[in-house]
Amino acid sequence: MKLDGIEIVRASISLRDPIRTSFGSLARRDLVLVRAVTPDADGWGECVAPTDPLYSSEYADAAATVLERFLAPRLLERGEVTAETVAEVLHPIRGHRMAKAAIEAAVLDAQLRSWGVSFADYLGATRDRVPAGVSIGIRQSVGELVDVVAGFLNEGYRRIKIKIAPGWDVEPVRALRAEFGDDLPLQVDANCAYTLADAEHLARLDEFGLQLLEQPLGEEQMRQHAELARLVRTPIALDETILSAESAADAVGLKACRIVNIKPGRVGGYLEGRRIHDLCRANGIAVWCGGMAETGLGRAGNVALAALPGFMPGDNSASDRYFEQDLTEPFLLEDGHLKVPTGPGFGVAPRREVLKRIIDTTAWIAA
Ligand code: OSB
Ligand code: MG
Repeated sequence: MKLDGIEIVRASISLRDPIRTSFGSLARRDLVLVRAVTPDADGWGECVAPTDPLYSSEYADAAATVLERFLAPRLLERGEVTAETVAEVLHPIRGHRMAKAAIEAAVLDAQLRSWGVSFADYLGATRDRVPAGVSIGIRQSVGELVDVVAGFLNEGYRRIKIKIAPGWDVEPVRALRAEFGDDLPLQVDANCAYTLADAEHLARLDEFGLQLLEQPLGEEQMRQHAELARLVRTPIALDETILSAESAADAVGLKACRIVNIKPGRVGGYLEGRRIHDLCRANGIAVWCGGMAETGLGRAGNVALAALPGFMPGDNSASDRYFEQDLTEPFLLEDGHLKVPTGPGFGVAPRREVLKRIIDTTAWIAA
């Protein structure tokens, strides 16, 4: 496929309700959108890098810069590209996986549109809808948290994940179990906030029958997660630590986790996410699709990925959990599920009138 050029669009969209994590509060998405223009079709990709480098080292301004200066020019230099070779072409550029994921997604969307094939069919997805979960931030009080969870359960969400941090862990979990019972599928996510020295404290979560404890320790603490996994009964899930299929293979070998959170942005793209799904499935490791409060653009790909057979219910919620008005046609919660898009490519695109309202700048890099 020939590329005529790549456009980098900057825009920003507020979250209706900021998501507070152990590292800070996510109140707004500074969007970096990539548009791949080809003779047959245009494709769009959303970069998930947040405003500040607090979740990982990546952040939106850096992603936009690396896309403009290094990734787009390198890809355009090739003349002919396929989505399947983007990662290899960009491999010499170190890191910046969220930026790489966005440009791969744009090329993939354009390619699939030119073929008239949906991303779900391309992947071999086996479901036409996926159960919706919700990831709930740290709240002012346990009482407020209970009210927020009750609201989401009433809407039909099938699985609850709460953010935890030292000082906000055992008590909120105890309160949710007391209020909603032992059958509520419940997970906790620490976003790296603990150390191995907290193992005894974290073992206090064992009595609550949690589905998983996500990323209790630091990003680079693969071995320490393996040690923690021997000291607590709650299954350990890894998010920040898993950056690629290679690190997923290391986690399997070291027994550092029983479950992997696949975020396509964090691992450099949907295609690497798919490889991690396959590797985990072959090794008896469960996976689910995480989120970074994507707009409908990123959400569409996530929902299709989550429709592969190895995925448990994930963090992807309906559009109205995040935004007043989504960039694309909204994803709706129907019977606790989100529909897998069926149109060509990701099956969604930015709505012109919404993009016009939230856009800041565009940069065009010609072939
Ligand atoms: O750790 O999964 C995380 C949001 C921003 C940064 C990190 C994380 C999250 C979420 C929200 O948990 C998931 C979502 O609703 O998209
Ligand atoms: Mg997480």
